Amino acid sequence: MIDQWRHVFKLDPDKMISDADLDAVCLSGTDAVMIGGSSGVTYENTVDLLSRVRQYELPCVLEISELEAVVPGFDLYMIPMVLNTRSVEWLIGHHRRAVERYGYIIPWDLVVPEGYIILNSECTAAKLTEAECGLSVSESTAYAQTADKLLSLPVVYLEYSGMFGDMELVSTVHRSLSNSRLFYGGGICDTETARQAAEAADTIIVGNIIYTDLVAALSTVKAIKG
Ligand code: 1GP
Repeated sequence: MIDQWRHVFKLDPDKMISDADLDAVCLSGTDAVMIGGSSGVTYENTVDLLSRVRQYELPCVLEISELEAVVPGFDLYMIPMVLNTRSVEWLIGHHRRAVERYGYIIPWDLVVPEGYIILNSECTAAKLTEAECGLSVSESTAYAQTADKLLSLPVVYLEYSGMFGDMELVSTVHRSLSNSRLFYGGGICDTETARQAAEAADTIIVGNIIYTDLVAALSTVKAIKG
C-alpha cells in the first residue's frame, strides 16, 4: 500500500478539525490519512478521529507515539524508531515493552516500521526523543543507509516538523537508498514547497498547514497530482 503513496495528510488527534474541513481533506485526492502527534494523543481522541475518517474510502493509518492510544481498526500501524535519538527508549525500548505486553494480539502484517531521522531540534518530537539534530549530510545519509541496508526498514522518514528542510540533503539521502521508501515531512505549506519536497522524496507528509490554512494545504495535493 505505501509503495504508491506520493502525498499523505497527517492529522493530529489533539487538534480540532471541523467536519467540513475534514471532508475537504479526505476528498482532496491525497493517498492516505495518517493519524499521529507528539503530545496529547489519547485513546479517546484517536478513536474519535478514526471513526470520522472512516466515513471516507481512503486508507487511514496510525502512527504510534503513545502505547495507551493504540486503537484497533486502522489499515496500517506505522512504528517510528528514532535512529538519531540519544535515548535507547525511542529506538527500541518502548517497542520492546509494547511487544511484551501486546505481542499476542499485534497484527504483524499491518505493522510498518519507520526509521525516523529528526532534523529540526525545535520540534516537539526532537525534544521528546532527545534527538541529535545537527547532523551533516553524510551523517544523515549514513543513518538512512543503516535503516535501509542493515535493518531493512521499509520506510526512512526525514522529519523536519514545523520547518521546511534542506532539499539537497533530502535528495542525497534519497539517492543513497536501495529499498526503503523515503518519507519527507516538515513545513510544506504551498504548491512550491510541495513540488520541491515531492521531487526530493518518494512521499510527502503534510501536517500543520491543514490547521492554519486549509486552502493552502489542499493546494499541496494538486501540486503533485494535478
Ligand atoms: C509532522 O512530518 C509531519 O510529523 C509534517 O510536518 O506539520 O510541519 O507539516 P508539518
